[in-house]
Amino acid sequence: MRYLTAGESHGKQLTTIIEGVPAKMTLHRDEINESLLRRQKGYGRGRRMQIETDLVEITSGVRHGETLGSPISLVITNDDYRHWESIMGEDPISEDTKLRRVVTKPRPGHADLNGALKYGHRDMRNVLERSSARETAARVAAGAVAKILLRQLGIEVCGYVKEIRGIIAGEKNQFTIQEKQELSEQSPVRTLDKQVEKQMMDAIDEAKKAGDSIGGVAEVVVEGMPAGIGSYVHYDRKLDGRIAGSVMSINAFKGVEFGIGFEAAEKFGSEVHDEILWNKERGYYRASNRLGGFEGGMTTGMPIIVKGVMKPIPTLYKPLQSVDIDSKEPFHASIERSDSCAVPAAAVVMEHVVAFELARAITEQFSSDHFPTLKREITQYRDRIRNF
Ligand code: EPS
Repeated sequence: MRYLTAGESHGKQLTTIIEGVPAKMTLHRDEINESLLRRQKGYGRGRRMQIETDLVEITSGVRHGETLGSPISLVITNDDYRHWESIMGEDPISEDTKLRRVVTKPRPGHADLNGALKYGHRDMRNVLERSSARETAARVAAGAVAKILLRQLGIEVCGYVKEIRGIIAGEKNQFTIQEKQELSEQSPVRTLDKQVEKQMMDAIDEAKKAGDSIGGVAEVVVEGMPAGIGSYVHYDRKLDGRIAGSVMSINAFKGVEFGIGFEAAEKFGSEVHDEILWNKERGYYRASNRLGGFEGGMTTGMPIIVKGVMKPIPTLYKPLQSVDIDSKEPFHASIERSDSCAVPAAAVVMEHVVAFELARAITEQFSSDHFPTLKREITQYRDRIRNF
C-alpha cells in the first residue's frame, strides 16, 4: 500500500490516492468522515476550523460499499477556497501584487524561507500553501482506510495527548483500548487524564492571551498486532523505522520514542528488556513492555506504544524577528490567523499515519489482492506462532 496527496491549503481541494488496498474489503465514507471530523476538533484550534467541514468524496476504487483493488481516490473540498479564488486560482493574473497577495516575509520555524530558496519562489505563498498542516487532512483520509483494514483484522489504534507544555497526563494503562478511544474523544484536549485536562486548557488560554503558541507530546497505542510483522533483514523493512519516519513527517513533529524511549539511556539492560513468557492461550508474551512492542524492527505482539513530540506552532501573534526577502530589511511578522495549540489534532494525525504503516507492512507480508484471503492468512499465522 502507498499513497500520494495533493492540494494547497487555500486551493480547491485536497486529493489522496491510495494504491494497494486489497479488493473485496468493506469500505464506507462515513468511517473516513468520522476520522476527519476528529482531526478538526481540539481545544486551541484557530478560526479556520470553523470555516471547514471536512467531508470526503470517494471518486474511485470503491463500488457498492466494497473496494475493487484499483486505486482509491479521496477528495476533500476546501470550503475556504471561495474566499481565496482570485489569489489561488490556476489562471494567469496581472502582475498587481495586491491581487496576488505576495508573501515576502518568511516566518521563523516554517518552511517559507527554505522552500523559497530551494524552488526559487519570490512569492512565498507558493511554499506555505503546500507546507501548511492542512495537508494532514489528506493523510488522515489515507490512514482512515488503513484503520478500516486493521479493524477488520482485529487490530485497534488509538491516539491521545500525553503532554501539553510540561503538563503531563498520568499513566493510564489500566484502561482498555476501547476505553482510551472513548475517553480521549470526550476530552477537549484529547487526554485520558481528567485531572490534568483543565490545566492543559488553561495553559492553552494563557498562550493564546500572550499571542504565543505551545506544543506537546502525542501518544499512539496499537493492540492486536501479531508478533513478527516487519523485518530485521534490511534497514528499510524495519517497521519501527518506518513508523518513526512517518511520525517525524507530520508537520511540526521533532522527535519519536517507542516504549520507554530516551529513558533507556539511563538504565541497565536488565531494566530495559522485556522477559519472555509462554502459555497455551496467549502463546509467547512479555512480562513487561518497555520496548513499546518492537524488537529487531519487528512487532513483539505486545501493544505498540509510540510517542511523538510536536513543537509549538510557529505562526505567532507575537512574532519573532525575520528579514523581508525583497527589501532585506528586518521586520516583525504581521498578525496571521493561527492555532495556539494543535497537539490534540496532531494526536489524531499521528494515529492515522501509524495505522497506514501497519496496514502497509501487513499487506506486504500476507496476500494483498483479495481481502478474505488476507484475513484467512492472518488467522493461520496467529495460530502458527501461538504454538511455535
Ligand atoms: C496552518 C494555518 C491555519 C491552520 C491550518 C494550518 O490555517 P489558515 O492559514 O487557513 O488560518 O488552521 O490547519 C488547517 C487548515 C487544518 O485543516 O488543519 C499552517 O500554517 O500550517
